[in-house]
Amino acid sequence: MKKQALEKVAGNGLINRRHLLGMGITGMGMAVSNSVLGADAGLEIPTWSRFPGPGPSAYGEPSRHTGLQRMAAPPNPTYPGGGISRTPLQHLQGIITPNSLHFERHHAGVPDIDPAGHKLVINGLVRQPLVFDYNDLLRYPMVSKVYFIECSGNGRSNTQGVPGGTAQSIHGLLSCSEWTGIPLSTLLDEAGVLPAATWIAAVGADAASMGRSVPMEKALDDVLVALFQNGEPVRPEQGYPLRLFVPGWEGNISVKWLTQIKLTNGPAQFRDETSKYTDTLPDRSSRQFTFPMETKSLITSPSGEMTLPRAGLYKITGIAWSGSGSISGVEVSADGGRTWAEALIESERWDKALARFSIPWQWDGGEAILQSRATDSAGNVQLTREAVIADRGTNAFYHNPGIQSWAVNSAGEISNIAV
Ligand SMILES: Nc1nc2c(c(=O)[nH]1)N[C@H]1C(S)=C(S)[C@@H](COP(=O)(O)O)O[C@H]1N2
Ligand SMILES: [Mo]
Repeated sequence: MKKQALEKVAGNGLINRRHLLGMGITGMGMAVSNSVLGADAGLEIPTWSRFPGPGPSAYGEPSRHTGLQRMAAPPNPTYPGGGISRTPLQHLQGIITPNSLHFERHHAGVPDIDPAGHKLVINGLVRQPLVFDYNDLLRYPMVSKVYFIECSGNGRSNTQGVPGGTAQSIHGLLSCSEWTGIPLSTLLDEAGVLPAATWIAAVGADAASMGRSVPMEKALDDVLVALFQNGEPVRPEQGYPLRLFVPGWEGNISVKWLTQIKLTNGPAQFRDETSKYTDTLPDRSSRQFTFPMETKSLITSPSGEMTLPRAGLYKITGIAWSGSGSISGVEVSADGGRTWAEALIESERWDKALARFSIPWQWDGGEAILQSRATDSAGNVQLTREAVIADRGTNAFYHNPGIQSWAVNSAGEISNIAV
């Protein structure tokens, strides 16, 4: 077998992305004797091939061997139904999050809504107030778009420099789905937007009555009233029977269990845009309406709490996203940011969706610091942790796009560190 020389493109073992093609089991430095089939090799027939299995089922489930789970924070008795669960980003591939593993953020739990009794009202500064039921909405033309959604509190421990954790525990308030729904502009046009209307106030039907204000320009641009998620009705956890979906903006503004849209001549100043979801600066003033999620990326493998079994060739892979456009490129460093190499973008480069990147890496068994840095189609480059802290301090709580650093020690153990 002819071995191709690996072209090093940055410090500490990063290899030209074109070598991803040659990374089969032999390239990975696996024990070749285990992987090469002898001419006379007979394959054992495993037990699962000897008997028929169970027949079809009404609603499928993942293999019991995968063990994928959301990670829920412990419940708080003073905050009934309030809580979060996080997506296992380090165990997923591609860019789509399975519905059962979509992250959750609820302020008063998941309401059990019968769509037959649910209404969506559009009122306020309109020519004609309207009320829709679920079946009315199903008759409208719909669009399908792949978009990420990220809670603006995601990655907070990274900004604060808390050591330890996994891709899931630090960055798992992030998911990406195909959302199908009615452009909000269609429904607003039907109600007739009066010239004085400059904002909308959206309210959910959960016990938190969570509300958020959206400027009219965005409301008429790419906002959806989403009814389907990856082809099936939006899950109860994601807002069944319908949610507002505001692409690229902080997750909180995508109001779930949507029941009212009131057109107004200014922001409503809801609790979740005054006391919460504002960014407190070191001088105690706060930024309000910091909507777009900034350009960000994350190496998902190898990542926190994984162990590299031996020195050799590895595939580094991860995800990148931006609330201001598509991902134009991702660079990877294995030496803590001294040198960088361009990764291969393996997914589509959709607007406000996750992108998947990979690059080969020759680990020599020594210490390394793995980082990734995304650039979006508007030219925004992902900020370092230092730059995030210089801009908003460490008490802002929301908006934490800083570069993630995974330290590799000589035993191959990987941990989250603040650089
Ligand atoms: N009505 C309502 N909408 C809501 C919330 C809520 O608690 N109630 N949580 C918000 C927050 S903070 C986020 S990050 C996203 C989370 O969406 P998901 O649970 O579908 O991931 O929904 C937002 N919309
Ligand atoms: Mo959130």
